[in-house]
Amino acid sequence: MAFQKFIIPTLAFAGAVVAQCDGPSITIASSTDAEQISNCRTYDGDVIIDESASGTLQINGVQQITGSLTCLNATQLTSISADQLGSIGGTFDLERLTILSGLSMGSLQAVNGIKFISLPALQSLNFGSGVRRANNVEISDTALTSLSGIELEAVTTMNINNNRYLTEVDVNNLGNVTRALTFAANSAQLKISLPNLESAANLTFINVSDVSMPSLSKVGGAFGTYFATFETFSAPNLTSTGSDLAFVSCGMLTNLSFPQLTTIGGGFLIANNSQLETIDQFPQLKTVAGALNFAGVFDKVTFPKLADVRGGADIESSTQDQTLCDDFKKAADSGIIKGDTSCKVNEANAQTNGSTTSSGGGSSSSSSSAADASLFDPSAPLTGLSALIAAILFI
Ligand SMILES: *[C@@H]1O[C@H](CO)[C@@H](O)[C@H](O)[C@H]1NC(C)=O
Ligand SMILES: *[C@@H]1O[C@H](CO)[C@@H](O)[C@H](O)[C@H]1NC(C)=O
Ligand SMILES: *[C@@H]1O[C@H](CO)[C@@H](O)[C@H](O)[C@H]1NC(C)=O
Ligand SMILES: *[C@@H]1O[C@H](CO)[C@@H](O)[C@H](O)[C@H]1NC(C)=O
Ligand SMILES: *[C@@H]1O[C@H](CO)[C@@H](O)[C@H](O)[C@H]1NC(C)=O
Ligand SMILES: *[C@@H]1O[C@H](CO)[C@@H](O)[C@H](O)[C@H]1NC(C)=O
Ligand SMILES: *[C@@H]1O[C@H](CO)[C@@H](O)[C@H](O)[C@H]1NC(C)=O
Ligand SMILES: CC(=O)N[C@H]1CO[C@H](CO)[C@@H](O)[C@@H]1O
Repeated sequence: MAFQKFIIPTLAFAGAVVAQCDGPSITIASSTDAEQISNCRTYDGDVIIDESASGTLQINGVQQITGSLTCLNATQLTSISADQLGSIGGTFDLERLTILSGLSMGSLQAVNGIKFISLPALQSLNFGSGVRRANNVEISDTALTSLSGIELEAVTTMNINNNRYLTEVDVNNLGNVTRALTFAANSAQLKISLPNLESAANLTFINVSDVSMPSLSKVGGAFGTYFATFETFSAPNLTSTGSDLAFVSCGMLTNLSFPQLTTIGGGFLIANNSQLETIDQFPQLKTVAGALNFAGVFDKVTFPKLADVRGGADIESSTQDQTLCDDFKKAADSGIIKGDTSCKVNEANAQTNGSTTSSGGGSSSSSSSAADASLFDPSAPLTGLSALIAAILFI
């Protein structure tokens, strides 16, 4: 794929390699150990930093590692630097490095994977001009305050979770996410800016305070936002999603705007947004391939172009305005909504009956009451997202 295209030209250096630069692997515990490979432009194999490494460790000289660079459980290691290293063909894997506070990779541009897990003292990345290309990025339980240094143009999966100090993410060049982008349980103040993101497969945002994606035009999979604290969310350029669209438990949300959205390729879930009184800024929405599931305090719902809902509709609102249900019944009678349609107003607890209620246990039980089943049927198209939240929040 694209990543290989990028890495092949550098592989040409492999011809200059001498015997000690061939793997399959080398284990090092100190800067002195690392000198064994300092004459290798390319080390053809894995470089493993032993868990006994302590203090600072420098890997000088090497420009490319064809395998992975791994360091697990080195609880006495304070810093790692490899300032000539430009690419890592495998995974840059750092896990459980309790006091690691310095990570200096002044030339690093391409890695196949980044896996940084449990680096509680790491507050910033010193990555020179930054990593441009990576297939998979997972950053979890670090003290990073921003992702400065992760300057990706494209990525397959990116999962950023449980980084309690992460308040700012601005990946300016990111244009394409080919499988999934997930942010969950970072700082509640996290603001995400992806100004050039045009195309994404799955997008999941949990516990965020702002998300800006002005260029986003296509989501190939599901798009879900949970426990966000923004008042306004707008996807000004988004025309379609391939699967579900969900906004759940966004307690301050008052204004939800999708001016260009024509197609939702799965279910459409809006639940437990305790201040969302209107759902009326979907002026182009024509097709919903799954079901409509709305629960909340809303009293004004309009979809002026909606012509085809292939699933049913389960609507529950605390409003006293009975005309809300008249509109949904009309849409069902006229064949716009194909599946079973249930609409209830005057439901005092309507907004708390979000899908998160039933996904807490992580299992899709079929023993729920009839009322629950009609709203959040475990076999409805929303199961995938519910399961994803369960996985992120509760496991
Ligand atoms: C590192 O520590 C974790 C948790 O203590 C343990 O499960 C894992 O086996 C250790 N890994 C290595 C390579 O020692
Ligand atoms: C995103 O990447 C996929 C897979 O590589 C490709 O098919 C698609 O055209 C790309 N989209 C954009 C907008 O670059
Ligand atoms: C979205 O995620 C689901 C579940 O992980 C996966 O099956 C699906 O292929 C992804 N969608 C795309 C367009 O990659
Ligand atoms: C995410 O939001 C949920 C619901 O408000 C909350 O229980 C959880 O503590 C939040 N997580 C973080 C890391 O803020
Ligand atoms: C929105 O989409 C249109 C058409 O694809 C494109 O010309 C325009 O530049 C996009 N706007 C932004 C802010 O990306
Ligand atoms: C409803 O949303 C609020 C935040 O607005 C959250 O605290 C609460 O846990 C949510 N309830 C459910 C059942 O998800
Ligand atoms: C809602 O947000 C959209 C997009 O940001 C904006 O154009 C619109 O004026 C807002 N509406 C209200 C009532 O604030
Ligand atoms: C209409 C409906 O099913 N409302 C329920 C929402 O959830 C609360 C608490 O779980 C129930 O008490 C309501 O009956």
